[in-house]
Amino acid sequence: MEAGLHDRLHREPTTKAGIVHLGLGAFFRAHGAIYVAEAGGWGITGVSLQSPGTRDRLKPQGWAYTAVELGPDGEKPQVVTVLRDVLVAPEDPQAVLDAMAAPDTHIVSLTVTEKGYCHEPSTGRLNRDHPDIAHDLENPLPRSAPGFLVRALALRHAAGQPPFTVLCCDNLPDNGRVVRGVVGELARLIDPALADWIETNGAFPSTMVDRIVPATTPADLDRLEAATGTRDEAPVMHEPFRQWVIEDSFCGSRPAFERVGVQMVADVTPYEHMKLRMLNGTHSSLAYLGYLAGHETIADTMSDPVFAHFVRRLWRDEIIPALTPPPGEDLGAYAEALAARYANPAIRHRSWQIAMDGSQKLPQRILGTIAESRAAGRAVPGLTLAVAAWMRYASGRDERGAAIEVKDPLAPRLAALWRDDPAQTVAGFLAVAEVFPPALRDDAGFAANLTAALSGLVRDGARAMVAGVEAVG
Ligand code: CS2
Repeated sequence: MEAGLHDRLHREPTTKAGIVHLGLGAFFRAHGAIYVAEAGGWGITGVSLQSPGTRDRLKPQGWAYTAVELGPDGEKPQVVTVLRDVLVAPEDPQAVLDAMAAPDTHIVSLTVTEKGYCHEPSTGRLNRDHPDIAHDLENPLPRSAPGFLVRALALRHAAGQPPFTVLCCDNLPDNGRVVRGVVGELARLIDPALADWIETNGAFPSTMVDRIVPATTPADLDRLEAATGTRDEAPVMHEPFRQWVIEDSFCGSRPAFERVGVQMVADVTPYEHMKLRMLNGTHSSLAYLGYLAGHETIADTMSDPVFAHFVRRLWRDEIIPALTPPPGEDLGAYAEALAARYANPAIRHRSWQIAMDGSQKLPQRILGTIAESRAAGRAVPGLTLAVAAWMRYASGRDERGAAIEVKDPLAPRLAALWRDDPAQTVAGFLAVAEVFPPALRDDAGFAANLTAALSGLVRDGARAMVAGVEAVG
């Protein structure tokens, strides 16, 4: 059966990798990897920073896998053959460093999720108390993504090689600047001369990435096998839409991204803000409120008219007024396109999956809009309700008292903040400095609105509160 997938492959002549990618999850395999494959001439060495599962499933397939487009009018499978090798960092960190330090490597790209940068989400600074950072300061064989970047850059520096471009593909604001910051800080603690060299010669372009990629399920594998007659143990599922905006500031060569629809621009910031606040901000809002209301996926949540109305209201009244549109973008049209993407019934994107790691996501997705709007005197009742829903969710109990499996690096600390008195719960959460910026921590009006929203969630439930959001204040 595995031979079947091989047989369907039309391998490009074996190009050298050129790109090492840290964090070989479904998102990168359904987004960046496809653009690189289409651009041609480049291959990718994938690195799993945690577990061997993806490598073990891809290896018997010769690193090939199927990317399945889930459109309203059916499924379109495509075999992707851009991976040249997959390494598992904990098994052999030296092999990962060697690949990153190889003269043929020009780009190290990353999708390691928000928490993978070991930074403090509210400030963007390196978290020196992070156990992996403490480890990587002392050991030449690292564990963290910043550790791998710094140690590999050190090898290149020592060998007289130029640095690689660090291409961050995670949903962080100014993601290039954040990575430059954590890499610079860690490098300086290890070797100030190295930090100076990186500062002068390194490149950390910011990017905006977008494609909805729900987790692959066992049912997806069976359906794909029935449709194609070939068993693929590691396919990825994605929506038709995709967008990639990259700041065109590489320090070495790069694939011809502009030929395959990537927008190469001088300033990514307005695109990042638009996407993080309009897409990810409402994704998280729908995830917490929808989960509490008993909706399993984003599409299910959108099929509830109360939520479909709520999300449009969030865009129109709360998010768009705080945004500067990127050149040529119509934010109203962008919102309508998002509503259609969310409603795609072929995409079963679980609210639970999006709800993960809220402490790392809320600052750039929701809290920035809230802080700017409050400073400008604009009311944000819907986003305030979403933050209260996150608090309720993080308590670990749903509206029926059933346990929620909360995945978040701060999960135990957040759960312990829950009190019977909503005002006390809100005060406890607002004091979490990693999440809330000072402007919101010290904002008594915001605390009062959050308390009202949380009391309402406890008393009336999420759906009723979403229906009555105008009244939250
Ligand atoms: C989602 C994102 O899981 C999440 O938090 O909001 O993965 C989202 O699907 C992508 O950013 C879409 O580009």
